Amino acid sequence: MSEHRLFFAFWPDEATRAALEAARAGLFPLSGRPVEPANLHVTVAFLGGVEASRLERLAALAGPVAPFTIAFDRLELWRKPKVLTATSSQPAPRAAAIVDGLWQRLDRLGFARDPRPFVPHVTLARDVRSVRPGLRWTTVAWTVDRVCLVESTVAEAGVRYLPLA
Ligand code: 3AM
Repeated sequence: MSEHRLFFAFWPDEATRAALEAARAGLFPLSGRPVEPANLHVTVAFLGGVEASRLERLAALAGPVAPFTIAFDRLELWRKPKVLTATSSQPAPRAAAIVDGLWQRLDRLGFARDPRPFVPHVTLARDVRSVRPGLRWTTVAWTVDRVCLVESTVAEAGVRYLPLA
């Protein structure tokens, strides 16, 4: 029985990825481990280990959405998971509606939603315990136009996220 570790995500286009990288470069040196540039994303729904036979049905839930923009305009250090994140000071009702709609369909497929409220964020670095005061973050405007199904794989070089659909 083969399992895939899966999640749904907003996946950046190359321009957005480059903007995230450039904004993050202004934060170095950081105390933690920067997320691989190719792995930067917004998690929409985490599924965990899923049997291969279910991939097709899940992939059918990914796809285009009417475009909207989230301005990632602030930095937050989340102390418990020790992650440095880019978040938005504005509510993101469109993103929340997508997450709710997706979970309604996932619920019917037997997946259980994380009870924590959805906060759109980009994890920039892990194992961060503190940040220098006065760190400046440049706002990244991210236009979302699709939801991707992503597989988390582990290779010698570390964790790698691969969009499947
Ligand atoms: O987007 P971020 O970095 O917040 O932390 C993991 C990452 O989130 C999260 O799924 C994203 C892609 O790996 N994740 C990992 N295990 C998880 C779990 N058991 C989890 N989220 C919820 N429950």
